Amino acid sequence: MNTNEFDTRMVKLNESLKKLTTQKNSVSTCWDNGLYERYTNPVVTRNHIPTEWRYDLNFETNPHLIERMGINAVLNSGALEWEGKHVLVCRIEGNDRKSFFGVCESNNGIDGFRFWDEPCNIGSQGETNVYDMRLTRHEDGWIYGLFCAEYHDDSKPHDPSAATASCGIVRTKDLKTWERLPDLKSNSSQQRNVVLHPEFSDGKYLLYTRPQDGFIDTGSGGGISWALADSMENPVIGEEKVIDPRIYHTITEAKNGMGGVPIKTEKGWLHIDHGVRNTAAGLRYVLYASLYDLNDPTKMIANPGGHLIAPLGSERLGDVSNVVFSNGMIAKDDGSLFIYYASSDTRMHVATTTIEKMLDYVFNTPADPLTSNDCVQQRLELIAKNRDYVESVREEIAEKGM
Ligand code: M1P
Repeated sequence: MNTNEFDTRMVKLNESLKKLTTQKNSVSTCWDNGLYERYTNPVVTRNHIPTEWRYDLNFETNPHLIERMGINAVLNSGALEWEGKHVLVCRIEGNDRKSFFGVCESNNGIDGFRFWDEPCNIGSQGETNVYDMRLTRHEDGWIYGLFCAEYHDDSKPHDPSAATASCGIVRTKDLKTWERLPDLKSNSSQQRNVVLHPEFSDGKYLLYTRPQDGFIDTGSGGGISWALADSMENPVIGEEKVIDPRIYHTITEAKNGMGGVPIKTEKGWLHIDHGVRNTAAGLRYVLYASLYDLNDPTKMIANPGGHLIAPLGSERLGDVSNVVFSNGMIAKDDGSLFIYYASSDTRMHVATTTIEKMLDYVFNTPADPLTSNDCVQQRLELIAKNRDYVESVREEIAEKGM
């Protein structure tokens, strides 16, 4: 490649990135459930990563303009409204399988996401990998980022896949300078999907945890739990109490995990968490909603049956297929809600709705009655109710010609 060809290729690379970051997104016409909109394009992909994070741009040292440090995927992202913008702290996975975090922002939250100049430099506690940051704007004045920090399990020196997961913690005031705090100390051997509640509970930090013994097995019972810590500088929790257990033959049978930081609404704390079940094709991850008491955020008060978002169409394919995973949402002052989710551990999407619709959904969708017979009774009830209603307005419908 001569310098002219090099320059032409460089222009082409920059143009494709510009095209991607200026491309308009639109509501998908392939989806309509009255509750939330899906969008035609993912909001962030590996192709959104700036050229200078991937290429050596110097002709002398990279005469073929080869991608030196490729990016495999952009997935599970924390979310925050920041200075009027939608900001995602993305899990960016390099071709080397290690993840790191990078901040991108958009004006409207559905398109135009652009990465800030450099990835987040969060320091290390000696872990091998980090991923899935949840961002909590805490009432103590800090923004905390809680993420999974994964270490090799040195008690099994001959097993290169033996890992222990713990909860890593950083805090910041500007999303640029990150102070690394000690990992959370808990009695569980594995800890993923830990989320910090934004308000104090009796003067303590309330953490949602997911104690686990192995990658899938959550031990006897298990599920999303909670515990208190006196401080985040020396984060130690004692007993973890289950608030959302995994249940046989439901969407949470194999495991569940907390999603983004719960959203405070006038009727309760809104959660969008993930549930996992096993299938012949492997694990299937879906998202489900629930509501917790405003005065006691550890008490579930509404739990509509089934999933809220399941992988659909091309979302079903990727590095880890049949997965949707969310660890960030943004609720705006106008009542709109942006649910950011990754599909198949590969790229980021958004679903939009409103708090009003979500409250209607959580309160008026029947809970899972746990058996086929009870499910069909639920549906028969709905059909009978509709039949009665249609009968009662038959004349009106005829007049309208419906
Ligand atoms: O591959 C699906 C997800 O698996 C893990 O989530 P969980 O611990 O709840 O099973 C995480 O590795 C997550 O990043 C990943 O998306």
